[in-house]
Amino acid sequence: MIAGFPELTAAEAASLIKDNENIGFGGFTPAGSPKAVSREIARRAIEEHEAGRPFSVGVITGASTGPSLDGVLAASDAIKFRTPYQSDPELRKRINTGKTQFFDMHLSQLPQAVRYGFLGDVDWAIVEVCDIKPGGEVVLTSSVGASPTFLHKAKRVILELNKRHPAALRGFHDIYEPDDPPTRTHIPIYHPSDRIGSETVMIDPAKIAGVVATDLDDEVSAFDEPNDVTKKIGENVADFLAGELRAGRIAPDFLPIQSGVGNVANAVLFAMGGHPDIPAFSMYTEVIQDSVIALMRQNRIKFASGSSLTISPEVLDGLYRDLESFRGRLLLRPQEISNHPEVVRRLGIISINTALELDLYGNVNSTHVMGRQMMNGIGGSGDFTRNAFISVFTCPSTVKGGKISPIVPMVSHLDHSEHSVQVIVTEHGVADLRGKSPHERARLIIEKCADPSYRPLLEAYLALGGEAHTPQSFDNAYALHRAFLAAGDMRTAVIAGS
Ligand code: 0RQ
Repeated sequence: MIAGFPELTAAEAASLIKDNENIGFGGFTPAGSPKAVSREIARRAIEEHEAGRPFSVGVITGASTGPSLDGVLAASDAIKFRTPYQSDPELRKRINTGKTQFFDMHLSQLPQAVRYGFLGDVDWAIVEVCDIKPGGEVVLTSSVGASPTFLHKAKRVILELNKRHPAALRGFHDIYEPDDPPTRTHIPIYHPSDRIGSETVMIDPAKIAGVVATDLDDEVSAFDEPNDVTKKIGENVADFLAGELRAGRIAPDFLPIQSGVGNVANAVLFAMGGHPDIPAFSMYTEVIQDSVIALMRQNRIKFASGSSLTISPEVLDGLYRDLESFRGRLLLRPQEISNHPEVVRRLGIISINTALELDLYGNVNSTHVMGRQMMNGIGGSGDFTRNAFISVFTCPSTVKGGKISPIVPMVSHLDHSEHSVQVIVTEHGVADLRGKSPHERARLIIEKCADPSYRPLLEAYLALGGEAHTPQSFDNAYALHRAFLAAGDMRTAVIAGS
């Protein structure tokens, strides 16, 4: 027994799950995602399939997970339905061949969609914790995600008690679930550091089927060192924001930053942290990554609020060694709150996310390669972009050795429209689209952000558009995409006049 609940092996816990059930897995990114029971569910799926029986489950998570969850479940064809975000190569393959049904949704909306019943029953919650009390009170680990909602809504609960995370994490979480309409009130966060909820989650003890003891690292990989392109993008973002500060459009103490995940996001944060004109700032974001911890140690970041500590095991070790020096400076919230549109708008957040593709008018595609292949999902980018004080999108001006220009005449899939996207940054420069008409936006994006090798093609497209508020040519809108699909290089595109 653990805290009065049955101790189970991961295999025993997995044996409780039935074909076709829906599971809400805790965690947010690989941080705090279950890693033991999911492996055994995958093993069971393989055995069931070998015995000629069907076995697959609906997988609802906070965001992406690690190889021991999405990776193994996808590889064993155990995922029937998946939402809201993923980044696993095996799972991506199955989504893009139609084997797994994937519903891509705003991360802030996931917990309420579960509570409203939009996603069906949640039969099980499987959640990682670092402490359990006999009455069913638990301390979560390196993330919050949608765990509180899964734990409340699920019919039954399996806990993974991971001793890799110290019980002293109690106090680093702020658990708050809004009431559902029509009785919902405002969310009383006025500063990134405001606490509004409890340190722990209370689970109905009658629902806890068992506890699995583990000792497993979060499967977060370290980021690449910034290269010349990501460094330049970072510098351009930092210079632009320093200019906004000088112009008095950003308050003297600065505004809270949301930053996406990945190598560009890491480079942007380092550039902001190193910029002489940018004061120490706060983060109100969803993912707290390695660079944030490094900048907190240098006192360049004063406070970080997020939904996960998506940091590599070495950096997490360092953080846990110095945990007390971070107490009161780091807060983990449910994704419903870290990404809440009301709070994003109130705090005046500066959002910085990465685009896969964007067009001459400022429409952004964050999710689909060539309009058809799902990359990861919209994640929290929409939650922040639509409500930001300033919304920034970054991308390199070319990818795949110059064969693809992420700047195209018309995006092949739309996630963030021109009405929400304010600033575009590549390694070449910054296009500030605020207050600009479509013609002006297109000229700025070509001149400041596009790679010189693609400017003639983009200018020719703009010239073809004729007299219009938004110049478009249906015959040529996808000329660059078609050229890539036909010849493997967008530069072979032919647009009359180029
Ligand atoms: O391919 O891996 O084969 O080299 O796409 O691109 O440059 O490594 O960028 O890792 O920052 O990811 C938009 C996917 C960018 C991510 C996206 C190819 C490129 C490379 C990856 P390779 P990079 P990143 C907070 C906010 C949506 C969710 C979000 C994302 C690979 O940022 O998922 O913002 N965003 N969440 O070569 C074909 C193009 C391409 C292209 C790039 N136009 N066509 N391939 N690539 N542009 C996080 C959460 O929500 C949890």
